[in-house]
Formats: sequence, C-alpha cells, structure tokens
Amino acid sequence: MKQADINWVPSICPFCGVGCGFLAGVDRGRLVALEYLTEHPVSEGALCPKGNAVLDTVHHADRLLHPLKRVGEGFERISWDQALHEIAEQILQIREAHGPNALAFLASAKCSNEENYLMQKWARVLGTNSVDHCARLCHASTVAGLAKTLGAGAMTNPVTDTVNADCIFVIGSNFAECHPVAARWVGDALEQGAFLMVADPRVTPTVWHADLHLQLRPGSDVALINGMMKVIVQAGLHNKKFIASRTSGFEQLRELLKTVELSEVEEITGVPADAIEEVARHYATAQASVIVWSMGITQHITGTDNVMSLANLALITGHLGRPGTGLMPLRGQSNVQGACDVGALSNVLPGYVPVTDFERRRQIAAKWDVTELPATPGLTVVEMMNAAASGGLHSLYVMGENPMVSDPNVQHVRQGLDNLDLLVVQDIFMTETAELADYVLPAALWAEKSGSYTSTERRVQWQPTLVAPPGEALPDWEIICEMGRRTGYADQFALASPGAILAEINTVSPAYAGITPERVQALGGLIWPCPDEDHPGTPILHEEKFGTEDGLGHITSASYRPPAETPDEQYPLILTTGRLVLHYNSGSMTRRTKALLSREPRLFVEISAADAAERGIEDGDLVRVATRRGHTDCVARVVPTVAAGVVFMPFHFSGTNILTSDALDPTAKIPEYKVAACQIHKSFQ
Ligand SMILES: Nc1nc2c(c(=O)[nH]1)N[C@H]1C(S)=C(S)[C@@H](COP(=O)(O)OP(=O)(O)OC[C@H]3O[C@@H](n4cnc5c(=O)[nH]c(N)nc54)[C@H](O)[C@@H]3O)O[C@H]1N2
Ligand SMILES: Nc1nc2c(c(=O)[nH]1)N[C@H]1C(S)=C(S)[C@@H](COP(=O)(O)OP(=O)(O)OC[C@H]3O[C@@H](n4cnc5c(=O)[nH]c(N)nc54)[C@H](O)[C@@H]3O)O[C@H]1N2
Ligand code: SF4
Ligand SMILES: [Mo]
Repeated sequence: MKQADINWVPSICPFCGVGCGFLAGVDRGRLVALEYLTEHPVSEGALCPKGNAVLDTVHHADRLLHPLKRVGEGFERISWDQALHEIAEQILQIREAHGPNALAFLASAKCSNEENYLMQKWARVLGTNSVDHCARLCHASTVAGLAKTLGAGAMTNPVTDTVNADCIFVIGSNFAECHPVAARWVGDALEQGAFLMVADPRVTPTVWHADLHLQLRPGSDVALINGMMKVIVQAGLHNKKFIASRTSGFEQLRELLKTVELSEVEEITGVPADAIEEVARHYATAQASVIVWSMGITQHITGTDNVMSLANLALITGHLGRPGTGLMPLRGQSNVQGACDVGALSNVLPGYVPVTDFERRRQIAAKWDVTELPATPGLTVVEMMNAAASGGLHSLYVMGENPMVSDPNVQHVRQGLDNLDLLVVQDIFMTETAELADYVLPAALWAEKSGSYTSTERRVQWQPTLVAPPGEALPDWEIICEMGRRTGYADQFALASPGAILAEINTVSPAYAGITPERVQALGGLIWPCPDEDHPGTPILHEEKFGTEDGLGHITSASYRPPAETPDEQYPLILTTGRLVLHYNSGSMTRRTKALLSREPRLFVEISAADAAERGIEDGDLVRVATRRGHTDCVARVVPTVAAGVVFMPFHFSGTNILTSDALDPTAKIPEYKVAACQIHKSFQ
C-alpha cells in the first residue's frame, strides 16, 4: 500500500546486471519501503529476493562512518583531511621511489560509471595502466572473445528479446538463481513454445525448466561446441548465405571440424553423442536461436576459446542481428558493463581504446590535459596480487571490491596484501579485505549518491540521490576527485558533480556521446551505442554488419584443451564453484541481510551420493575439502544434482577461495574458478 507521506522515487537495483527498477520510498531522510515499478522496461514490477532485500544494507548498523587508520592490530578514527593528505603523500612517495607501476588500483562494478571513469583516469594520469576490477574475474573472456569475433564485447540483443526466440541454448549460466528477473523473459518464451537446452555440470533450478539437459564435465565446453558444429556442418545445416556474405574464417573451421570425432567428444564431455546431435540440430534449424552464457563458460583457462566457439556457432548458423537471436553473455554486477565501457580495465582506455593505440591514446591525453598516458597494458587483478607477493607492487587502492573473499587462491592474496607498503580500502562495510588495510575510507552507497549504471543489455540508467550518507561517509566520486586533486591533478579533477563527469564521458567515449545527463534520467535510460543527442539508442547490435574493421564476423577456430588441473590420485574430484539465489558475491551485503542469511547461514559443499558413500560421509557431516593450495572445513550436502566425480561450493563465505586455482586464461587473464582438483574427507574435529 502506498502511503501518503512517503516520497516514491524510481531507482535501480544495486545487485546484479539485469538492472531492475523499483520505487524507493523515502520518509524523513530514511529509505523505508519498496514498491514495484511496473513501468520499468525490463523488470515490469518484478524483483528477486535480493532486490526485495535492498533496504537492509542501507541503514545497517555495520556501515563505516569515519575514515580509519591502522594502529597496531586495530584502527583509530582520523579526519578526512588527515586521511586524504597522508594517502596522497604516500602514493606520491611510492611513485617517486619505485615508479608509477608500483601503484595499482581496483575500481568497482558496484560503483557508477562516473566513479569508475574517475578511478581509471586517476591511475592513468598518475602514470600507470594498473587499474582493473572484478570484470577480470567475470566476463573478461567474453569481452576478449567477442571483440575478436564480432568487434564488440557486449550482449548483442536486449534481455526482453529472448521472448522472441524459438530455441534457447543456455551454457554455463544459472539464470534462475543469478539473473532471476531475466529468467522471467525466458519463461515467457517457453510459454510460447520455445525449446530450452541447458549445458551445466549440475542440475540447477535453470535446468528444471529445460527440455534437454547436457550434464557435461567442467571445462569441456570447447569440445562440446565443436561437436555441435561438426554435426551442423556434416548435415549441411549451416547457413551458407550468411557465411558467404557476413563472415570470414569458415574454411579453417571446416578443416578443424574434420579432426573432431563425436565419440571422442562424448568421452571428453561425458555427454552422449546422440544428445549432442539433438542440441545441434535444434539450435541450427530453429527460426531464431539465442545462446545465453555466464561464468560456466568464462571462468576457465580456455574462457576466451569457449566464447569464440559460441560466436562461431552463431556465425555459421546466422543466428545474429535479428530479433530472438544473438549472443547473451549475462553480465554479473549492477555496473560491470559500465565499468568496462569507461575504461576500468588494465588494457583499454574508455571506449575500449587499446592503451597501445598511439593516435587514440594521444587524443584522450589531450582531452585530459596531460602530455602523455602510459602505453603498456597494466596489471590485471590476479597479476596485481602476484606482483604484491613478489615485491613488485607497493601500493594498492581498492574501491568497492573484496579480494580476500572473492579472488582465487586467497592465502596467496593475503601474502601479497601483507607485503604492500600501502593498502587503502574504500567500502561501505569493514570487509575481510578492509581488515588488512592501512587506511579504511567510508563510502556512500548507491542510494546516497547519484550516477549512471549500465546493465547487462547496455542500458544506461540514472540513480538519483535518495538519502544522505551515514556519519562522515562520502560518495566515491567525491573521494576520488579529492585524491586526484591532492596528488597534483587539480584541473583534471575539477569536476563538481556526477552530471559534470558524465558530460566528460560523453566527449571521450563515442558510444556514450548521446547519453547526456539530461537524457539518461528518463525511465529506462538509453541503450548504447548512442552516438549523438538525437539518437534513440541501439537495442540490437550487428543487424547489417559487425563491429570489426572489415564489418565481417570473424570465425576463429579453437581446439579443445583440458583445464589447468585434472583429477589425480591425491585430488580425485573436480571442485566447481558458483552462486546461490540468496547470497551475493563475497557476501559483504547479503551476509548482513537477516532475511537472506537466516535461510542460507553457512558454507557447504555439494557431493554426490556415490562419492559421499565412498568416503563414509553422510548428509550434514562436517568435512574437510582440500586442494593443492589449502583446505577448508564445511558441511556436506549429499545431493542428486551433481554427478559423481564433481563437487560444488558457493563462494559467498570465506573459505571457498582458499581452494580455487589462480591459473589464468592467457588472453583474458581470468582465473579458472570453475575447475580445481580436490579431495574431501570427514572432519574429526
Ligand atoms: N544470487 C546471485 N546472483 C548473482 C550473483 C550472486 O553472487 N548471487 N552474482 C552476479 C555476478 S557478479 C555474476 S558474474 C553472475 C554469475 O551468474 P552465473 O554464471 O549464472 O553463476 P555461477 O553460479 O557462477 O555459474 C553458472 C553455472 O555454471 C556451471 N558450471 C560450472 N562449471 C562449468 C563448466 O565447465 N561448463 C559449463 N557449461 N557450466 C559450468 C555451474 O554449475 C553454475 O550452475 O551472477 C550475478 N548474479
Ligand atoms: N570461487 C569463486 N570466486 C569468484 C567467482 C566464482 O564464481 N567462484 N566469481 C567472481 C566474480 S564473477 C566476481 S564479479 C567477483 C566479485 O568480487 P567482488 O567485487 O570483490 O565482490 P563483491 O562482494 O560484489 O564486492 C563488492 C564490494 O563493494 C562494496 N560496495 C558496495 N557498494 C559500494 C559503493 O557504492 N562504494 C564502495 N566503495 N563500495 C561498495 C561491498 O560492500 C563489497 O565489499 O568474485 C569472483 N570470485
Ligand atoms: S534480478 Fe538482479 S537487478 Fe533484478 S532484483 Fe534481482 S538482483 Fe536486482
Ligand atoms: Mo561477476
């Protein structure tokens, strides 16, 4: 029931990349209620359990209220002036002593476009490209694989367009739990008779709705996709007209497919050959087929190969550039798409301009009024931790990330963070990472500041300020502007509001040129590319040509390679990790939300009945999970949803990432969270 004295303001959900809208109810300076916003183009009034729980974190008693400085094992409260002054001094001293590449910065997919833009600008004017964020742990392989094949590393069609598909091929995505409101559109397609096929090593809630489930072995996706393409080409089901007019590279793919045998694919993937044949035929022959993927595809040392293989599948069948078709990498965080767009990646400037591109780098340097910008790619997230551990990195400034829970091989991360001369953490809560910092800075969260956020479908939406931040907390953009000014860049950071920062983004990033502070505030915002102020935005990409230089889709063949770790006698099981509907990433927000924590209170591992019986483990037992990097104790859940030989753990609690592997995809530098060899036995503590 709407109450008369509450002010209802259209807002966007701060959790995942679906970008749902709701009405936030503000009463006397407090956020007190939510109301469904039925006019929102994507969510149409729906919200998932996390969206429904957004209020809990806003006025939470654990919020950071004041700047803190480490003293021995604890912290003391200091003034903003002292904090900013000391951090700026130390950053300049470290740069002076060791050069700009001794500094690194983590931006945040929880922060706005404006804040991420400022963070990467600050790193770069200071002289380093070592600015990165969780996209590196998430869809870096999607960005790399799609840039190479289609010339644009983003989702090709809007979320709502899945309703137009006749065949939906989901691979390595559990959208029923992770993008629940996007799943509604798939539900609508199913009601209209669409065919749903899901390739996932587990029987997830997404699988419950599927017509076909391929329970493949973790890390075998390239083999599966090549097997599907073999079936398609052998049966002549490929789209010869589309291949001839819109693609290059088909002949090389055809040669590769000659070496692919379906019986071998069956052996590698564990999926019966006739099931592979069935999915291939459905995908190729439907009028409009769409491919949906997420972390099951990207978080592998073959992540880029996985993505390129999916692009190949779409290119040889012509399922691109039309309603109901396309490639749908569901992005994770509320603003991970935007943080990438504005250049918070160590290899690209705003607008995906490679840092190695002399001419375009020079143009951006001129806009920023600096004589030069660094020309070599900086360190990525995992590389930063490695460099810190080996002494090559001296300072890390973290805005809104929690690497002590979310990065792989956390014991190694800990060594790196302990080894730094300066660790600054700017967050809304005292996270596991902030506990280790030299300075902790209190940030305002989404409702306490304004700014734009770009959802998974490239939709840029505006969040207005609803309430004041608690204590002395400040918006991230204000903190970074002040840091920029105090480190010697007064003119570059003379930006007085998020609107002024967005206006600067309009001039630097052509895809955002028409997404002005005035236009973006309309309900539903605008979808990039939006090259000028009269442009309506571009929901579907690649309708006539691809974003590559020659306009063609580049079929780029990849052969199957096994994961970095395969089971052996000592570590005979494959551990894969992922998400639960009730928790969010490192859990810093959802573990503080009673409604969510009470229903999913602790870490567990899912194990098959066969593997459990072999080890004398019963449902509910305390077990120890061990990998080459360490061990963790948790509760066993004996479930029918994982196959023998595979176990699953969520990563929302400390402990999981002690186990995971930091082996990297050579192109995208994403770690292989989805495969680690492990052993499990009963714990006798
Ligand atoms: N509830 C909730 N929602 C979220 C998040 C959250 O933490 N909680 N996080 C957000 C973020 S940042 C992201 S990136 C997205 C992620 O969204 P998803 O990618 O959907 O989530 P995951 O659980 O990491 O992985 C998806 C599926 O991949 C499967 N998988 C594992 N290994 C393989 C493999 O080798 N091949 C294939 N084909 N599949 C495999 C897993 O069994 C799992 O079901 O969710 C976003 N939304
Ligand atoms: N084992 C395993 N590990 C994984 C994954 C996996 O599948 N398996 N997935 C990976 C993926 S896809 C991702 S995206 C990463 C996520 O890794 P992280 O980004 O480290 O995880 P989050 O918990 O989302 O951290 C966001 C932080 O920002 C803070 N925050 C929220 N709002 C604001 C704000 O407005 N300002 C500031 N300054 N801070 C804010 C939150 O309190 C939180 O500490 O985890 C990765 N880790
Ligand atoms: S689907 Fe994502 S954006 Fe929508 S309410 Fe849930 S967490 Fe928020
Ligand atoms: Mo993510």
